[in-house]
Amino acid sequence: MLDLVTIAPGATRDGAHTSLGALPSASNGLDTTVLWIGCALMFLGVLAFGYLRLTKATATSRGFYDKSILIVAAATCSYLAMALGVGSVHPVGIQTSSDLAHRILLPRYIDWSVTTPLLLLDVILFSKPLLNEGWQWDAALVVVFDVIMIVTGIVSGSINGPARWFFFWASVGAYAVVSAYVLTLFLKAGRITERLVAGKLRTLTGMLSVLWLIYPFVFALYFGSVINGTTEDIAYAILDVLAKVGFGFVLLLGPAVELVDKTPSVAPKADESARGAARGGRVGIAR
Ligand code: RET
Repeated sequence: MLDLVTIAPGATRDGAHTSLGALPSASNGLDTTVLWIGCALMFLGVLAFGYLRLTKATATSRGFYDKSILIVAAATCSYLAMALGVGSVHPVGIQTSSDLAHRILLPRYIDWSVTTPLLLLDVILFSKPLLNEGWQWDAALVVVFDVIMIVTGIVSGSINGPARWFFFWASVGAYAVVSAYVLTLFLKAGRITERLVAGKLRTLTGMLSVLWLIYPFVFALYFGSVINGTTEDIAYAILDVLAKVGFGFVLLLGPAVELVDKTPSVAPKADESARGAARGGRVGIAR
């Protein structure tokens, strides 16, 4: 096995560093440009959502604006760090020279570990009229699975060899749980009596289901050496902007976000849902 420290700086086409930011970035120009564009778009998101918060937020809808701002602010920092070449590392266990071709950009995954739970909380709280007793437990579990998805993804990208694909499938398993929960909300959105809230919940959960599904494919194509690091960066940048800035606009524009709290619940009453649970039914999302 090669000693990582003996690998010459800039020896790889993707500019991975052997320690966090210790070596000058050797990324190609397009790579860095894409990351700077991502950073600028996320920052525009901060300004846009900040403006909407100042002009539109009410006491009950403020949380949605705050989360959207936090999400794009975290992404601005992560894209800035990546554009500056910070936190780009080689997977461990390099055995062949082709293993050197890959790198993992840690700021990206740190960003996802904070922002994907916030995005999930957005859809969960937006679906409040559907939720019955016990929803907090479900929400916590979904967030735990989401964090497991990202952490196993980091491990997968950080090791060469067959263990990579073990962790990849573990991550996909955790993703499947998250996705199943979001799809349930998508399918039940039509029950919500306020048309605007129902329609927006369907768009948000639909968007989330489709966009999030593409991430594992990009990951597998990159680590399977089908696409290079620049293509990977471009794909993630497009997805990230749609999943954060696009999603935020869909959520915050229009009156729906102010209506969620006033929309009557369609979940069974506490005693009904307890009887349902006793019969083996679920609590959490209205049956
Ligand atoms: C990884 C590793 C491989 C397996 C799976 C993954 C899923 C990633 C997802 C990321 C979503 C990111 C978002 C970012 C925000 O804008 C980690 C690539 C399943 C679903 C929405």
